[in-house]
Amino acid sequence: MIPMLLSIVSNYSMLNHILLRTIMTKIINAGILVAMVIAIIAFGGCKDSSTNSTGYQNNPTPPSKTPPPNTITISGFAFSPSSITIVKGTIITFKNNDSVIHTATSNDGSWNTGDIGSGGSKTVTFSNAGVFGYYCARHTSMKGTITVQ
Ligand SMILES: [Cu+2]
Repeated sequence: MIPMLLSIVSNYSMLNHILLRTIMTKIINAGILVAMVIAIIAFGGCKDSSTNSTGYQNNPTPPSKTPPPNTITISGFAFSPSSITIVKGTIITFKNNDSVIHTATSNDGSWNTGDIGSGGSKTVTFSNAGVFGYYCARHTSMKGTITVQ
């Protein structure tokens, strides 16, 4: 009777042990799953950040908010930049941010945007090399230089 009881207790203990191990395994597996989810959120969720695991940049530079160098902005009765160097074939956009009409007129008369209204823009293609001084035909104190290489 006693050995049988011991056997039952032993079996119960063993069963309990297996049950405990199963529960522990499940808890550990759940823990691994949680860790993986955290890892995915932490690392996978920010793939757009500046560097990846190899150290190379994914997105080298954010989009620039300043105008590209082939745009000349007219603002406050001034051309900006007032002096610019470009290569042959560049299309320059003159953008008028003032509330009055302006022009960009070449000193030698070789090109002229004509009137550019407030908020408007005109383009000029520079096909020939040279240094072109220009001014605003409506406000002759407004001056600029375009160097075409
Ligand atoms: Cu003007």
